This record gives sequence, structure tokens and C-alpha cells, in this order.
Amino acid sequence: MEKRKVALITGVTGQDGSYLAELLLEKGYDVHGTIRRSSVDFRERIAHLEGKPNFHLHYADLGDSMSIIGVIAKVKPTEIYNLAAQSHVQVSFDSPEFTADVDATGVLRVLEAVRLLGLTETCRIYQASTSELYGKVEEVPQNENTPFHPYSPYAVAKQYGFWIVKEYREAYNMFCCSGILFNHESERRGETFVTRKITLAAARIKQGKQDKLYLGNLGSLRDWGYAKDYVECMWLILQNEKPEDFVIATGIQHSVREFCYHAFKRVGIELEFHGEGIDEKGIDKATGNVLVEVSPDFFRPTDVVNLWGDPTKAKAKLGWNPNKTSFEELVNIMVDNDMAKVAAEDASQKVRTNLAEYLEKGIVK
Ligand code: NAP
Ligand code: G4F
Repeated sequence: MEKRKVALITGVTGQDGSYLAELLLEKGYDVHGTIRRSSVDFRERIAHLEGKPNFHLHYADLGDSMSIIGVIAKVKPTEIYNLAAQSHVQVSFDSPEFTADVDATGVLRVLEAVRLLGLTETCRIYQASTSELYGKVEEVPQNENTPFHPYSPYAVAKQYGFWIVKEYREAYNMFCCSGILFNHESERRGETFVTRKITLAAARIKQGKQDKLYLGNLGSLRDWGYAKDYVECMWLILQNEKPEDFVIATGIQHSVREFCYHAFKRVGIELEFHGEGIDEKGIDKATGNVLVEVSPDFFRPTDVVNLWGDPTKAKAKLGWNPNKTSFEELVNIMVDNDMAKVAAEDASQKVRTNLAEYLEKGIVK
């Protein structure tokens, strides 16, 4: 590999992009990230990095080949981390074509830009793949050999991304690989993903700023890890001798209901769940108040309900520790962050408060 250490992160404003940028800056990389024009400048996750001499931002969109070619030609990265995506599974049912363009064709645009610019020998590429590829699962736990059965427009698009990366590796001998990452969360997680929705609601309910939390499928099972630990693996995958795909997971599974239980416990509320399906309720044991209810607004046309990863290969070949941060520690980190955030909310943060209200009412999913 080249001595120059120049990384390009698409999706640097996202949860993973922001942690990865921090990690690569610590490792001495020149870090370049792509951003999109938006009517509000909302770059909260990377605000602390802006202005650092080795951190650079460029406008580019995965839907726009010219911008991708332009930024890669200018930066000549030695490593590309393609993290940009429409990453919300439920939203992919509402915007399937956009999701396909960004999450499927967008990957092709990055690969082809590297090839056309003659950078195949000098640039390694990481593709943010996903456990959603296993979808309607055909075995548990899932490893690198488990058959895929994508079960949403998001997963179908990501499946194209996975296969086109493999194709470019074989056809053009490019160093490009996919990390098949299981769900990873953090205090920077988007507020409409289930874990963050729960930790924010627990904080707001505890502080008297929300009455109830409405959720969809409480029985859905996920293998949840800490995003900060997972970005290290992205880097390790590109430092490997050979380009290979890896499953990245903790190997431990919990339900949405359990996540809820632990989050509320952290704020001092013990929940008891009673009832089944749509009638299930999470009740405050101390007061008898119903704090969690099920709303069909959050059901998906097809839902992935049994994700559980086997990280054996990543442990053996990359020396990665999947259990650096435990499930309970992850929940506590997120809840503690949101208790402080909610306590600091005031009238000037009305927009964010409105989002909380919309989430509660199911207007935003
Ligand atoms: P995220 O917080 O939603 O961040 C997504 C990033 O992609 C944001 O920076 C977003 O920019 C950018 N983006 C969206 N559409 C774009 C477009 N058309 N052109 C350029 N950039 C665009 O997602 P994340 O949780 O960090 O996940 C990172 C990647 O890993 C995604 O590809 C996701 O699908 C994948 N993944 C995530 C998980 C997980 O559990 N977190 C698991 C497996 C795979 P804006 O800020 O401008 O919206
Ligand atoms: O938090 P989620 O929205 O994450 P999901 O669908 O697993 O997708 C995330 O992880 C994938 C990796 O497996 C990534 F590829 C993807 O980009 C994203 O980061 O939902 C988790 C589960 C689902 O089964 C959902 O039906 O929680 C269930 N759920 C129940 N109530 C809910 C809710 N999900 C959301 N977002 N909101 C609810 O109220």
C-alpha cells in the first residue's frame, strides 16, 4: 500500500462517518469527507472536527457521478470509506427509487470513478454493507456464508452494492471489500432509529417532557453493538493483507422490548410488559402508568426480526474484539447522554422538541 495516508469518507456527517473521521485523524490520516447542500446546515456530529488542518470537506452526492469523480480526482485518496446511504429501512419503503439510486447505483459510481481515474492500484475501498442482507433469515446466527434474503427496498439496494463490490474485486483485481455490519448504535445515532428513539423518550418521560412512547414490533431481535467500536473494524478491513468481506457483530442478541426495559431502568423506572401484539404495554411498576404502547404506524410492510451475527472471522483474522462495550454499557452511554441533552433543551431548541413530539405521535417514523 502507498505511504501517503489520505482517506475519503462519503457520509462523514453520519453517525459512523463522524466516529471514523475521529479515528483516522488520530491515526495521522489526511481526512476528506463529502457533504451535501441542505437548507439548514446541520453538521452537529462533525462540528468539533471542522477547522482542524487535516480535515477537509467537499460537496458531493452519491446520486451525482460528476461530483463523485470530481472529488476523487482532486483528493486521490488511498482509502475510500463509502458510508453514504439512505440508511433508514422504513424510509426505503416510502422512497424506494431514491434508496436504490444512492445505496445501489451510488456504490457503482464510486467504484467506477476509481477505475476510470486509474487509481485501482493505489486506492482501497470499504463498502458499508449490512446485516439487513440476511433479511428473512435462513439461519441463526448469521456468518459470511449465510445466504442472503433481503427483505426491504433498502436491503435489496444494499445487496446490489455488496455484489458490485465483489464483481469489481474479481473483474479488475481492485482492493474493495464489504463490512457486513450488524446494528450499531451510539449517542450520535439518528433519532428515528429504534434505540435512540427509546433512549430519548426514556429521558423525556423521566423529566416530564413526554407522556408515552409508541413503538412498532417490540419482539424484533437485533445484535446491537457500539458504533465507536465498529468503525475500528472498517479500518482493520482495509489494512488486511487481502480484500475480504467480514461480518461485524457482537454475537449477542436482544429484543426491542429488552432495550426498552434497560433504558427505562437506567433512568430509575422499572417497566413491566403485559399483553400481546398490538395490545402489549410497558407499565411503570411503581405507578401503574402506561409508558410504552404499540402503534401499527411503526410496523413495516416486511420486517426483519431475527438478526444475530457471528463475528468469529473478524476476531480471528482482524484481531477485533466484538465485546469491548457490553449491551448494558451501550444502553447506559446513550441514556446518560440523552438525560443531559433533554435537561439542556429549552425554547431555542424548539425544532428538535417538535421532532420529539412528531416521533411520539407517529408523524415522523
Ligand atoms: P447515517 O447516520 O444515516 O449517515 C448516512 C450518511 O450518508 C450521512 O452523512 C448522509 O448525509 C449521507 N448521505 C445520504 N444520502 C446521501 C447522498 N445521496 N449522497 C451523499 N451522502 C449521502 O448512517 P450510519 O448509521 O452512519 O451508517 C453508515 C453506513 O453504514 C450507511 O451506509 C448504512 O446504510 C450502513 N450501515 C449502518 C448500520 C448501523 O447500524 N448504523 C449497520 C449496517 C450498515 P446527510 O447528513 O447530509 O443526510
Ligand atoms: O432501529 P431500526 O430502525 O434499525 P434497522 O431497521 O435494523 O436498520 C438499521 O440497522 C441495519 C443493520 O441491520 C442498517 F443496515 C440500517 O442502515 C439501520 O442502521 O429498527 C430495528 C427494529 C426493526 O425490526 C423495527 O421494526 O426495531 C423495530 N422497531 C420497533 N419499533 C422500530 C420501532 N424501529 C423504528 N425505527 N422505530 C420504531 O418505533
